[in-house]
Amino acid sequence: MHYIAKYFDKFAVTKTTNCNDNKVNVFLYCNYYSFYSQKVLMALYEKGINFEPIEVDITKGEQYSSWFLKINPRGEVPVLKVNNETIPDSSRILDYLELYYKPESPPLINVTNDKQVLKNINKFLLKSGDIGSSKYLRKLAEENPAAKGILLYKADMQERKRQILSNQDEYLKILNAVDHVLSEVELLLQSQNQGNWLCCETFTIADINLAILLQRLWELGLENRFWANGKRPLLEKYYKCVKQRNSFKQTIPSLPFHIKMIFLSQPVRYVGAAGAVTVGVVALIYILKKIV
Ligand SMILES: N[C@@H](CCC(=O)N[C@@H](CS)C(=O)NCC(=O)O)C(=O)O
Repeated sequence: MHYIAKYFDKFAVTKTTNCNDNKVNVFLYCNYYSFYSQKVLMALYEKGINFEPIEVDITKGEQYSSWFLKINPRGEVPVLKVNNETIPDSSRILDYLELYYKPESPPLINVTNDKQVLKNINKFLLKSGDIGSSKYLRKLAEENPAAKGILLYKADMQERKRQILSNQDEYLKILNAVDHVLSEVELLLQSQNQGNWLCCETFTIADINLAILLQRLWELGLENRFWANGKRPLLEKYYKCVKQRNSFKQTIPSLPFHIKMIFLSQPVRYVGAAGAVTVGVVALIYILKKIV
């Protein structure tokens, strides 16, 4: 039995096939900048599922507030809520959406019977990590006896990740590993027919993972290292195509959204000052347009 099927059987998760689409009964606790949330958001858009995102501000530690720890004791987004069922972890959510929630919606994993294509899709379910403050997690562990074990475990993990990322050799090893994966991706793209996506003619979960990874690398300014200027021409073309996809545009925050988030993440007194400046700039543009 598929491992996720075992998980859902254990928690008696029911298959949802005929729910009323006008009434939203699917909620995603997420953060628009989180790698894992983005994967799930893009899958929901690809599948055309009607859902409501509930943003958890992980930059302000909202994932460790008691209301959220009750939903996910690991203090992580994304978490999917369907009716009264709560599903944490992006991989579990993606499997749930594929196998249990409206199985008639466009598949992202089970797109074919071709074993090689399925093998490639699974191979490119790329994973990534994140870092945070282990000191803060240890403090929270003391304040939240119910979640102490998991918070202490996360603090250890964060320390190990920080050690790796602050060591130049270790950091280079990670970049080399990404290089290796992207070389395999370039080879796979070479073997595809014109107009195909990464593994076949259908846009799959492997494409979602790759799209989100490429976007993250681009945001880090690493496109020159990995694909631009003829380094990996097929990957470069692929990234241009995937950015045109509606689900990608809906998932990745736009420039106005970035500006709004920067504005909202400032302390109140700065927001007041920034507001005044913004109003001033808008007024100035308006005046200049009138004059010119
Ligand atoms: N294995 C989890 C990882 C989720 C995860 O690490 N989420 C990050 C955001 S990308 C998070 O919530 N970090 C907050 C924290 O750990 O404090 C998944 O695949 O969903």
